[in-house]
Amino acid sequence: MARTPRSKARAAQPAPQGTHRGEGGETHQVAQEGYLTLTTQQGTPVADDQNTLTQGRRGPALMEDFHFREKMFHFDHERIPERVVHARGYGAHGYFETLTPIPELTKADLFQRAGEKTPAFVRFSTVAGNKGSFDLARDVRGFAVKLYTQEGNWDLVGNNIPVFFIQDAIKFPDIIHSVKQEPDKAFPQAQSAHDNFWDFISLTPESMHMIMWVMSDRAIPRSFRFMEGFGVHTFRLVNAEGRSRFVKFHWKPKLGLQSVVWNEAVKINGADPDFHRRDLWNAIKAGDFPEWELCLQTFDEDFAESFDFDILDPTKLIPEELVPAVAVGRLVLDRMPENFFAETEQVAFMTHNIVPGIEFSNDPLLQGRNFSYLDTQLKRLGGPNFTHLPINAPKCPVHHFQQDGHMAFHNPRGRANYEPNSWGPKIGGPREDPQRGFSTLPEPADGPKVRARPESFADHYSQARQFYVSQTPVEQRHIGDALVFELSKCEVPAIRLRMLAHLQNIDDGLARTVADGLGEADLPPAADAAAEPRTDLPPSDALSILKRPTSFAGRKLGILVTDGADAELVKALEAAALSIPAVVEIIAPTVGGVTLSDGSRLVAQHKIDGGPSVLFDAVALVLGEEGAAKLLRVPPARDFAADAYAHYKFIGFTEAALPLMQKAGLPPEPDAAMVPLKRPADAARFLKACAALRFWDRPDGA
Ligand code: HDD
Repeated sequence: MARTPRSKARAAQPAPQGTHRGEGGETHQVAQEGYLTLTTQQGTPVADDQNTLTQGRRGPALMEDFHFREKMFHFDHERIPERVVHARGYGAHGYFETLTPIPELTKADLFQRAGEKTPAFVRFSTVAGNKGSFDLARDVRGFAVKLYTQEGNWDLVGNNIPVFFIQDAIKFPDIIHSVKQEPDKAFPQAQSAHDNFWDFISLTPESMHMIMWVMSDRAIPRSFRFMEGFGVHTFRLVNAEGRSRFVKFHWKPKLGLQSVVWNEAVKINGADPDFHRRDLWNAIKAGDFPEWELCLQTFDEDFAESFDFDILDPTKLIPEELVPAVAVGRLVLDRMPENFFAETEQVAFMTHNIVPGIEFSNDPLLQGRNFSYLDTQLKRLGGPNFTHLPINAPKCPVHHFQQDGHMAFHNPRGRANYEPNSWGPKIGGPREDPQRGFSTLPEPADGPKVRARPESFADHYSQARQFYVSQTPVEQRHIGDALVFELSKCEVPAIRLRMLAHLQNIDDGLARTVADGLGEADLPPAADAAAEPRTDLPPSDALSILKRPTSFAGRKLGILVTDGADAELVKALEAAALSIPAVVEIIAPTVGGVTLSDGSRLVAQHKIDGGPSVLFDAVALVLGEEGAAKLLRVPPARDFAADAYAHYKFIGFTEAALPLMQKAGLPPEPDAAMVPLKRPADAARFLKACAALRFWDRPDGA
């Protein structure tokens, strides 16, 4: 008799519980202890989950097999539409802690009491790529925060860049269509380096400031943990007396900012497409909870009137040198979801989720978003009751008369489902509360109905230039390289020329560099500007990443070892990293590990080709004599050293590693970031040096 697949499968698996039929048709009773009984969705116990019900062993399947049909039906409906933007994301739970109460600024309940913790859920994302795309795309990162306050959910749906591509929400479908895969080809995936995107951008001067940010290192962050978040728009804070001030929200990472270099990003995407997810998961699981300060830039109407740009224009920022960003609280992420779908996929952020004490401004992008987010959740989550899902449900009391609909699982009891009613407090249901309730600031508005941009939105280049001149020379070089890379992927020369015309309104040197990189001898005339570009805006250090202090805390050291590697040195490196604290991972010729100089066994986390140096912030080559010789014949080992060098990383090395380094093309004379590890005591010195993160002075880096 032929063996059924089940009989093979069972040998390797724990015995399923329940009663099922053996090969000879006999009935076996298998171990039940410790297992729950498998059931259908209706709760009917399942006897056999391995075989479809058939008429005869080799006969047709039967329609009456309700278990098969239910299982397949549910599987067929497992997916929900992915988000039209920000499809690829990763979330975590945590809390917001108020450090400085600000009742004078806002009556928002969460800002009233020092030390109070408000539960939070945060989802980070890329924008353009599909759900299964890679993490290190050159792209904006979403930074969406849901705060479950005692007066309702407040969603601050921000990005890691403080400005946006467009000024009016009506252009959102266009910018997104242009950046996503081209509709006929269905590629490129998760990349802005194609004609459609740059065609749209080159025809949309208002995007130039954002383009400077997106071509900068901000768009290839090292980790979600090392990036800033911004609410982007100007909002309003309103206090108990009804006085209002404008506000911009900033999240500042405690571990500082860090990005990868482009050549590294390209390689990370191949080596570990889940690089950012894994980083967040590992950090939180290890108890190294990422943290951000919430900082507010607040200002009044007088400042708004006197500022060079319109505070309602989302393509502009307010330099922190003009209005400081003051910390009022901290956000800590300390728990990963238990189920990705239930939490991260189903979380529904909506810009219109605000609470008493926080209000919108008339920023036209924000106003348009307030329509789009509700609409999109209906499509994604399939009905109006998505607020009943645990991840979206407020954690404060909820009382209303909204009822029924798909999947309504909190249903009001009793007779009253309308108000006003005369049924009295017991059964009549909730009532309005003019004191506590959200009441909109009575901001006067007047004027004819028009479709027109305000004149005050017309300057598209001055802040783009301000961003560029605020960068260090290394960062400026990266912007130039990124533009050359992206525009080189455009097949239509006219698009490249239009971009060069815009760049001339931003910075002559940048325009020239990009033209050279594209092989364009002649620069086209500068683009017509709706408002004369200004060259007098002072550099703002807060706009640069590399002008900030650096640290190795929360970073990762990769130690490449072979048999015979110095055991004391490995231990010393691990101890020095732990004291920062930073993480260490071991890379070896096989994942089984190596035998160290003292005869002890060291297990590896990575086989050499699965743990390339792009996955680490610094590397140490701790090789033993014999093992080192073998590594010379392993190409990934050479890449390990060559890439670490080309990506400006700090490299610690033992003498036995010198031949490998030479073969990898590293200079024979070590530079200041190539640190000899002669004895265990050198470990601490090396880790201290690693705090600089990169050694940009290397002449021939990537
Ligand atoms: Fe948006 C998702 C951030 C402009 C329409 N947006 C979405 C997410 C983030 C942002 C972080 C992912 C939320 C999550 O993790 O679930 N979006 C922004 C920022 C913008 C912005 C910072 C400009 C300042 N967005 C914007 C405009 C529109 C949208 C102008 C439409 C008028 N955004 C959406 C959306 C999405 C979305 C279609 C897709 C999935 C979702 O909402 O939940 O409604």
